[in-house]
Amino acid sequence: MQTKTKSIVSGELQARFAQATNVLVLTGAGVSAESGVPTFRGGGKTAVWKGMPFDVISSGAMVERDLSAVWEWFNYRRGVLKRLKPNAAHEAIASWQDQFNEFSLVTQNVDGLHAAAGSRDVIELHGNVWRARCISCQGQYDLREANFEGVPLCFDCGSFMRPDVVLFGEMLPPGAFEQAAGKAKSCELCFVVGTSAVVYPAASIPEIARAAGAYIVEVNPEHTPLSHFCDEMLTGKAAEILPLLG
Ligand code: BV8
Ligand code: ZN
Repeated sequence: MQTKTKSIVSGELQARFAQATNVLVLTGAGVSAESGVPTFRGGGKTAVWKGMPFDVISSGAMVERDLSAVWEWFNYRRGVLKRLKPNAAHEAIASWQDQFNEFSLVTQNVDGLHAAAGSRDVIELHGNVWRARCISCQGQYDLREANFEGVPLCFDCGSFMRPDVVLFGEMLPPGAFEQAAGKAKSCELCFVVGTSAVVYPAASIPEIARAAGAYIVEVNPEHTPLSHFCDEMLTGKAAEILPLLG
């Protein structure tokens, strides 16, 4: 007998999943929610830190105005993240990568939890909190073992470093969006998991996949601006739904 949750995955989706050769998954903050990572939006709320909406502190303008405040915000977030582990949604996605001839994982998340679950070649559209980048020579540094106070300086050129994360008003890493868009154009099945789908250009990935004829499946407890054009909406938590596939 099927459980109530199992029945939300349609027979059509199960068949497409079994036959697909080229699958793309786009994830957002919701995929990490059950690991304990707070989302930015959703449930009618917007994240706020020290009285500042997150899109003010996480902005290119704030890097110019107050880089040490930006570091404080990201140090706080790394402090939260270092105690957290991937959940069943990250694990399900990692297990899919060898199931299809072609598999692409595109994430807006900066938490590194997909890689921690074993996903390879993750296309990180918005960077990674575990890296710093020099604002002059663009050299990158791993922050996992780093210990510093204030604004860290580049070991090569001595300039200020910043979190290697794409903030509002900033360009994505060179080639990252183009690579993701190319994968979207060729996939047959596109999962859109745990994203409010309001931040561009990331939110255009499923639009590109749809325009190229892919079957679009959204996994989210809430509706989003993408919901109306999805072929299937799996309403619920990613860590409960994704393990039902495969
Ligand atoms: C750019 C990284 C070109 C750092 C982030 C109008 C005005 C001003 C700007 C714009 C505009 N229109 C477009 C723009 C551009 C702007 C943008 O899109 N703004 C929107 C919001 C209006 N985009 C940019 O600035 C981008 N760059 O366009 O460059 C350019 C540049 C300069 C000049 C000209 C052109 C760069 C965007 C990068 C933003 N970076 N953060 C950090 O982490 O601090 S944003 C932030 O949002 C997140 O990091 C994440 O990456 C991104 C998307 O969020 P989601 O992942 O979707 O998460 P969210 O919390 O929103 O939603 C969670 C979802 O999960 C909800 O739907 C919820 O229901 C669901 N959920 C909850 N629990 C679960 C669940 N789902 C499943 N299971 C669960 N258990
Ligand atoms: Zn440097």
